[in-house]
Amino acid sequence: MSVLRDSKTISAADTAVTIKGWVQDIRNLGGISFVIIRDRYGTIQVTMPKKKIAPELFEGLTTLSRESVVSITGDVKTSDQTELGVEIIPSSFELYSNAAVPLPMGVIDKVNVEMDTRLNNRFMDLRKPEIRAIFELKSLMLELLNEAMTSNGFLQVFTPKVVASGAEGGSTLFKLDYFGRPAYLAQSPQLYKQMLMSTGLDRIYEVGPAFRAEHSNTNRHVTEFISFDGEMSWISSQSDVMSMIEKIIDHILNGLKEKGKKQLAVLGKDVNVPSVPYPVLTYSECLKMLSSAGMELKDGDDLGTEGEKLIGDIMAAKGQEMYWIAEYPELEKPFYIMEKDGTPYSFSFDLDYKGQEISSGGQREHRYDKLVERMKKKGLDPESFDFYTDAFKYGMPPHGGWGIGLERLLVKMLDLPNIREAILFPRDLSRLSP
Ligand code: AMO
Repeated sequence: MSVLRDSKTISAADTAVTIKGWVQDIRNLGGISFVIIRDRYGTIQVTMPKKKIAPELFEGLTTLSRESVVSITGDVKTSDQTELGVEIIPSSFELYSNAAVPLPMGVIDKVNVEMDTRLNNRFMDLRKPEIRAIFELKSLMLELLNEAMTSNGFLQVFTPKVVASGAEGGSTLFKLDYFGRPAYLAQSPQLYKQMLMSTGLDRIYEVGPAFRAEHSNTNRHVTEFISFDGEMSWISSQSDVMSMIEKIIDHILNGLKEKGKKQLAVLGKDVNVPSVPYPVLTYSECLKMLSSAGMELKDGDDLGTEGEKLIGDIMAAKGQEMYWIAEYPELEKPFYIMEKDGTPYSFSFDLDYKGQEISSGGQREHRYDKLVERMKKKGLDPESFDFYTDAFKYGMPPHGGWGIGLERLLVKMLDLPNIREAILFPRDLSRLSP
C-alpha cells in the first residue's frame, strides 16, 4: 500500500510512496536514468537503474515529455546524491497530462526570456520557484496587513468598482456603458471611504482593484493594481495618519522578513526594515534639496519621476530608504485634501520608498462649505457629486487616510525591476490578455 507524499514531507522513513507533479527533467546516462519531478514545494529525483526496472516502465518514464504531469509510485531510498537525501525507485506510474513539444518557454533553462514572452506564457513562468515566491510573499503580505489592521481597530470594507464619478482626475478614467448611462471603473475607493467616516464606523480599510487609464508605459504604472486604502476619523492632524501607516508597514515588513524567510531565500533577497518613525521632508525642503543637487524646480511644480529619484538618491546616501514628502502645494492635490489655511500648501503626504512614491494621503476637508468651495476651485461641479457631499452635510468628523499601491510596496521591498513582476496577469497600455 503506497502513501501519498509531496516533496516537502517525504522522508527516508517512508517505504512506498506516490508522488504527483510535473516532469521537470529527464537525464539518461546509459545504465541509469533519472526523472526529476517538481511539485509545489520542490523537486524529487526518481532513479532508474536500467537492470532493476521493468523495460516498459523504464521506456515509459524516460520518453515522457518535459512538463508532463504524472503520478509515480515507488520505494523511497536514502541517497547522498540528492538535496532531499532520498530518491524514489519506481514501480509504476500514471500519465495524467502529456505536455506538447516544444514548450513555449523553458522552466529550468538558464536562457534569459523577454518579459513579454514570460507574461504571454505566465502559466509556464509561474512554474519557476523564484517567480512563485513573489506571489507567496504577496499573499503573506495580505495576511500581515489584515493582522495589522484588525489589531488597530479597522473594519474591512468593500466598495463599488463600477462608479458614477471619478475622484482622481478625468484623464485616467475608464468609461463604461452602464445600461445606456455613463459609468466608470473606480480609480480608488476615495469617495466611499470618506462617506463611511460619517457613519460612525471610524476606522475602515479596503484592499481591492483600482483602475487607471494610464497612457504611459512605465515600469511602475499599470492600468489595474491593488490599492490598500485606509481611512480614520477623529484625527488631530495628518501626523496621526502617518504614524498609523508607519505602524502598519513596520508590521508588514518585519513579518515578511520573519515569516517569508523561505521565499526570500529562493529569491536570494533579504528585507531591510527601515526604522520608524520615517523622516519627514516637506515639499519645500525637497525643492531646496533638488536645487542643491542641480535640479531647479519652481514652487508649485510637480517633483516628477526624476525629482523623486534624485531625492531617493540623496536620502539613500543618508541611509534612509523610506521617508515622507509632506505639505504639497494644494494645487497639486485633489479636491478632497485639506488646504493648509493661509498658505499655498496642503495637509497632504506621499510616502516614498527608494526613490518612488508608494502611497499618498492626507487630512481631508471635512467641512461641507469648504469642500464645495474647493471642488468649484478645481473645476468640478459639486452637484454631480451629491451622493458624496450629502455625507458631509449632516455631520462629518475630521478624518484622514491613505492609499498604498500594494505592488509598488512589494516591488520596492524586493528591488524588482518592474511592477509587472508582482502582478500575476498585468494590465497595461498594450496588454489585455492573458
Ligand atoms: P494616488 O492616486 O496617489 O492616491 O494612488 C495611491 C497609490 O496607488 C498607487 N498607484 C499605482 N500603482 C500602480 N499603477 C498605477 N497606475 C498607480 N496609480 C497609483 C501608488 C500611489 O501612491 N485616493 C488617493 C489616496 C488617498 O488619499 O487616500 C489616491 O488614489 O502607490
